[in-house]
Amino acid sequence: MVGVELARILAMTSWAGPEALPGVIGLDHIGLAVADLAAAVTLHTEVLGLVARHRETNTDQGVEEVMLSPVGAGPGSQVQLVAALDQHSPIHRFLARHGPGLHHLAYAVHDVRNASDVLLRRGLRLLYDAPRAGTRGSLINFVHPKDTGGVLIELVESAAQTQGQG
Ligand code: V0V
Ligand code: CO
Repeated sequence: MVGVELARILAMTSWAGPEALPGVIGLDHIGLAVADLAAAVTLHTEVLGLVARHRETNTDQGVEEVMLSPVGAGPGSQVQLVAALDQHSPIHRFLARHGPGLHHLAYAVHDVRNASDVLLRRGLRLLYDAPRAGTRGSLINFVHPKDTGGVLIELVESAAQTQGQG
């Protein structure tokens, strides 16, 4: 359909008029808040059969995380286990209020600054004025869950995309 194709092309450009879309290009990962990272990794590998691909401490976000995906899965089939580094971590607060479980949904976007600007103009609250460091050198921002039907949405621009833009 021409309209859909036009919207896709507009979303891929850095120009962002009032009707522009944020340029979502896929799912990146689903984030699970866990209290016991080692136990959660064992569940997802030894019981569910996923493969742990990456482990990282992100002090800016206050998390220790492990990224997993099934054998042979595409780039959007990732599960991110996130544990709190300390009591100041948003994960610590989440666990205290809700207990372990689904924490966020991460969309891959072409350009996180552009996506954030577009969503801001649509009246959604972005958590950061500028993108911050995410897993594997990515750039991330979040949309407040109160503006998205109760789901914390992460926007991820992968390091490969950032490098590709020069
Ligand atoms: C809080 N709320 C949530 C939520 N967290 N709703 C859905 N999903 C969540 N994850 C609700 C909560 O139930 C309250 O609703 C309301 O939002 C305010 O909650 P709060 O406990 O007062 O929480 P705040 O305002 O102190 O903080 C909430 C936000 C915070 C979302 C602003 O968690 C935050 O800054 N998150 C972004 C950073 C983050 O989460 N990093 C960890 C992932 P009621 O009860 O009032 O109705 S790091 C990551 O994914 C990385 C590194 C990566 O992928 O690369
Ligand atoms: Co995440």
